[in-house]
Amino acid sequence: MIKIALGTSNPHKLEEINDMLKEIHPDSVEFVLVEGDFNPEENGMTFEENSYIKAAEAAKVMGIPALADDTGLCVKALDNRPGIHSARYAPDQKSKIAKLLDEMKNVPEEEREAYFICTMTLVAPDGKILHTQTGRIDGYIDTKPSGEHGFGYDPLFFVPNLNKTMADMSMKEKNTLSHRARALKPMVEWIMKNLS
Ligand code: ITT
Repeated sequence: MIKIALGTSNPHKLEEINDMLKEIHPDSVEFVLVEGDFNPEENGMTFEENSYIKAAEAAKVMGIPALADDTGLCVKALDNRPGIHSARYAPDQKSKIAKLLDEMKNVPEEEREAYFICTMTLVAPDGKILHTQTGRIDGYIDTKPSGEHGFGYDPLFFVPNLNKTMADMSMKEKNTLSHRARALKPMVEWIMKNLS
């Protein structure tokens, strides 16, 4: 079993990643959270840079390889905002949803395309990048929030194939198609091939 630190302060990410791991490669990798406060300054200009900042900090603190993801919601009608500023778009998740709905209030149905992007970086304790993977899912910004599952912007992210928002999906369902799943699966393959 390979032990890898997870550079995140978001418990939902750990929960999703552990759930996906059970499906892909049970007993292959153990993800552990960084001990103590974890709040590195995400001052990068790209998803890659911010995921590196988080993973490098976790690897340094824990002294083992570390993985982090940086995720954003990119909305076509808003010139791909909030994008890398998705975490800072508004002070809390409720106001993020309200602000996004407000910014989108005059945008017609067919122009509400958006995508989630998730970039994962795996970093060695000396700060060297071992591997990166990106996953993406396309959908639409709904006109009202729906669903109790997931987290973040999930209640507004409508997935046309399944005819529901990401928060209407169970975690299992989200994990079959999400941006995070599409980055994690090849990342775990790489880890199994190169670190075990
Ligand atoms: P860490 O940086 O500590 O990992 P975070 O929640 O700030 O935690 P991100 O910077 O990657 O993580 O997230 C940017 C924003 O996007 C933030 O508001 C999240 O709640 C939201 N988000 C991340 N993953 C998401 C997902 O799978 N579904 C919906 N929203 C998500």
